[in-house]
Amino acid sequence: MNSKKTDWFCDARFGMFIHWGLYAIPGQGEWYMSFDRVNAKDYEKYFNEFNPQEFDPRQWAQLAKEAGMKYIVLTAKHHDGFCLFDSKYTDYKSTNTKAGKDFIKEYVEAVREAGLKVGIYYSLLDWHHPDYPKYNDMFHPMRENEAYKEDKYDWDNYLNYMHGQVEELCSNYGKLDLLWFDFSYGDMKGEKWKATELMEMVRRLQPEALVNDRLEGGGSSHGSIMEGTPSKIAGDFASPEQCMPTSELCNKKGEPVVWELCTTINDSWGYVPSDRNYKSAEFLIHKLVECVSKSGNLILNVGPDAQGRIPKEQVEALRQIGAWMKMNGESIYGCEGAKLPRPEWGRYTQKENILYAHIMEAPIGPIPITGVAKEQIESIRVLWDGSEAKDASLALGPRKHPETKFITFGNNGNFT
Ligand code: JFZ
Repeated sequence: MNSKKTDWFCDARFGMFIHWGLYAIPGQGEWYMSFDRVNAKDYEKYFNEFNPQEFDPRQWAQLAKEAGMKYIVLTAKHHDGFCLFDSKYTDYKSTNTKAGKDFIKEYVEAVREAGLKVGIYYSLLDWHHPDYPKYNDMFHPMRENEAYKEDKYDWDNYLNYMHGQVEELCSNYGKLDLLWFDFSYGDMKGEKWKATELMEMVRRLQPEALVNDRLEGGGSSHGSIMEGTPSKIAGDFASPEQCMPTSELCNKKGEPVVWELCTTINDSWGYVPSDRNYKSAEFLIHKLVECVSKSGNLILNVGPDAQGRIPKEQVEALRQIGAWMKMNGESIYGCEGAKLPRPEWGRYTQKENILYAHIMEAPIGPIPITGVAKEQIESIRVLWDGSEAKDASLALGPRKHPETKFITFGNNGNFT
């Protein structure tokens, strides 16, 4: 078997996204500055206030582990431009706040120590940098403010800044497993970012690190990773956002594309205490299974508060997912979609000659193992206790209402 640099990522299947920065203080999400048209000077009041007392990346990493997640990605700089790391290119960084800490340094150390893969998110947009265009930029907080209409920007200066910071992140924090750039839009994409140069630097400094597809794409669009011949800046995986692919993602040649769906537990990335619209743990488990049944990953987000605490509802959801993963993780890690039509009662995932049947909507009566000939089945077992089942219906046992249950199948791995 040829080993690929994406192997660990595809085996992992489940990761933690962390959106954390100054925006945790107003608690209205990481787009607050843009939504409320807050100018950079006014927003700096949060910089003066920022002083997290409960920041404990070991606890974050422990929670991710408990949830069965295998990697973490933290926002080193989001669109607001505030840096959680010590950058020589700016004063707008956490080491200059009351906290006086390089949070990225402590984070990468804690994540590695926990045995998890470590990823860094870096925003291409920057609403604080003086050379990032304001007026008429579709997302900038000052996009409609006439006062900025005649401003001149030294774009190359911004690019040097941005490239310089990426270089720092790739040089000062040891081996990174993943870099998550965010995002391209309108004509702000590809070479506008000097993306080829940027990517060459990343590949040189962090040859093993995976890079997402957003130097060209932006959540709903994927750039050339979806072409048969991806460009040099296409990245290593597609990053659909808050939108589940309808099937396994393939490029125009029909070859599978590595992908990772990013989503939130409530409706927000950054800390928003008023957002009570929480997804249930059961729902999230189903979505994780769905990703794997389509040969993709799920990166699930938490938004710590200004003190650094992950909201208790999010902790609770992750713990419940973790309890399920403890019993059923085998049907997730290293698995991919089965080349079988989706069964009515749930989803299939597969690892070599084992087919995992995730029963999400129990039928009345026996469970039809659709797509598989009876003669091919070697044994049917309940995943969490290994007990044998004569047929799939027996494995279910009595039930009150639909639950997620799992049956494994041993056969030659070829169900067609
Ligand atoms: C981006 C960020 O803007 C957001 O704050 C969060 O970090 C998320 C993970 O990534 O969200 C996007 C990016 C692109 C689009 C929409 C949301 N888009 O192109 O429609």
